[in-house]
Amino acid sequence: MRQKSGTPSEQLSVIGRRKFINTAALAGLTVGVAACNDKSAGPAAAPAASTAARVANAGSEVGKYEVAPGQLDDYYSFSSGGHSGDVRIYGLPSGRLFKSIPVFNMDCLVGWGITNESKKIIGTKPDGSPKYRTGDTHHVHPSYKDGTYDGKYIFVNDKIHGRIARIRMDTMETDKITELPLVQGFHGIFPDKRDPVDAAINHTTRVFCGGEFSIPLVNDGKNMEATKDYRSVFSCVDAESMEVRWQVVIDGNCDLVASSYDGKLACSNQYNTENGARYEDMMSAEMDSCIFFNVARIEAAVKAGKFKTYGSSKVPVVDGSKAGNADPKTALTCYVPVSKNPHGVNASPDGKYYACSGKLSPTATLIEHALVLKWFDGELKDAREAVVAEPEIGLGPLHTAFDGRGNAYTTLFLDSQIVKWNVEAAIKSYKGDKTAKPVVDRIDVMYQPGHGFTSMGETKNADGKYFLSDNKFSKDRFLPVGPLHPETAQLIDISGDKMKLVADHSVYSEPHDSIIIPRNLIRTRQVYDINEFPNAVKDAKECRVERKGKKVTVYLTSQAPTFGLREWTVKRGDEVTIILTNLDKVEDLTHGFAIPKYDINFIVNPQETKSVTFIADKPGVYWCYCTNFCHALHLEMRSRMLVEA
Ligand code: RUQ
Ligand code: CUA
Ligand code: CA
Repeated sequence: MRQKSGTPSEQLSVIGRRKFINTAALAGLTVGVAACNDKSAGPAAAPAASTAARVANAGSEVGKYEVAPGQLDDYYSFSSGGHSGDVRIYGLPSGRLFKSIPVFNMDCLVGWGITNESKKIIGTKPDGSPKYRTGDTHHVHPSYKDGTYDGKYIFVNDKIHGRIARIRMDTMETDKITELPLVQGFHGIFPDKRDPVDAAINHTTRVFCGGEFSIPLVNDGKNMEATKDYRSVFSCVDAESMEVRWQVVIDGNCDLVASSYDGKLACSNQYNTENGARYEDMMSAEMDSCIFFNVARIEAAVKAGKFKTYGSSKVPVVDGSKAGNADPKTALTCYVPVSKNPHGVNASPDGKYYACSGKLSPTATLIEHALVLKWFDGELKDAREAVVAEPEIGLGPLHTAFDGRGNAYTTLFLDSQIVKWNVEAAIKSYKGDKTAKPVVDRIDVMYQPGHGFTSMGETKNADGKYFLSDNKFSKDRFLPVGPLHPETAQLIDISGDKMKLVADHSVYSEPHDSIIIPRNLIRTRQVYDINEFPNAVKDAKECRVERKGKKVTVYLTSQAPTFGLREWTVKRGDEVTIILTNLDKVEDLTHGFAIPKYDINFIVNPQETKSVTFIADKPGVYWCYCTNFCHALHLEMRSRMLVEA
């Protein structure tokens, strides 16, 4: 604890609460909610008082951040949906929700998990149903070129089942999903920004994935109580093929992941370096660490055949343990000690630093990239020497974002605040300069922020305009809607010296991390090319029914306001595949296709083709109808499926 900030009385109350947290930490972070309650009277608060508090910060400038009818937002925000399994697209500053991209979830608007094309991406069980129906998206990160976004892909993790998905940014649709072997609880994800060796490759070719929960690497029900042998792995996935290139077995676990701007290092903060299998055992150590991966060395080791494989997985796995990497000059990994139970690691836009937060320590730990490289060269005595600052910033620090002007913004979960601290001042203070004051501003948020992120803050073009605080609790901020509250995304203008809260946006539970990208970096397509779909029915005249034994294929088109066939007949027990091409070319002219009682519902966008396969096991008349309002005669847009008994 090298420096204090705030008035003496603020310091006192902070210290008092810190003691409380230290002694109560084992009782769980629910203490955070209790700590929050002392700041706000909760739902029972007098409306007038809470209204005053609500608008205090925004002042009279709120209109400045409004997006008038017909006007477009300046930024896109891509947000993970959390345990809803999707990725969402919002506009900023308006906070308007534009789209939910189904990824790991089922989606009956789009037909995700229902159409053959989506099931192929999700993966199926032997009976043809989707392998998983649940997902938990946490972190969305786009591909890079020259240290900034290239508008090509977004990568997102599924924490539950250890999957990584890729979304094409031209159509904003998921196009690949890969399940990582040996992984349970896949939390942090980050694309690389360039190749560590080949200078010509200045774009994303790898995605790094941090495995969180330690498990028996061959997890077959034997030796389940040998918790000392549980391990976590860090994975590298090829950004194009989406195949797993290599994995590293480590000591402790991975939490979040960051990558360096020079392509040389990836890193992950580690809580539970104790490798505890029970809650109480996960926080006994005074320090945890941030683990760094030397990408070039790992790939050389894999090339040289210095790897193992586990179970049925063929992915090469190298040893990243402390014992196996004692000599820095050949080490694949470097464990930099940081304060207790960190959550989050973020790279600064200048490529120089990584900020790791304490969570159970009121500090952020700043690690210098060049010093970690020095450690790998054998020039540092101790990895801890790579730490260049550890400012005391407040209680429950989680994630840090940057403004590109030398300031860091850390979410304080327990304090319900965003703290702005100056990186250079923090470094000076750590060196002993008593005049250096790292903390430059604080702002209350409502309540309990998880992630916070800045516009372009994860690129070298951080623009320092907006910070969005994704808060886990909203209590009195919105009209009550029953026991499940919305969450609050609070927009903060960070362009001046003082942070200004300028909008509350409600969000459906529960976004974890997002990114904010100016609209000019995104180029979407509005109409598909019919030729991209090998099974397209290119003309309404091609509509027909083909039978091969019990397999029946119905070739169908949609063109407002009709389907290409008015009716078709199949027999009970047939395996029916319906292929539907939307022949409409007009932007925004989407049709839907639903079959009552057969549990089928999906859409086809202009010039798109999708298909579904099902067993016609219920005889009778079924009206297949257009679900998506497309025309004045939309209601008439239907066809009969006749299933003969
Ligand atoms: S996490 S609220 Cu999954 Cu990014 Cu920290
Ligand atoms: Cu086509 Cu409604
Ligand atoms: Ca919540």
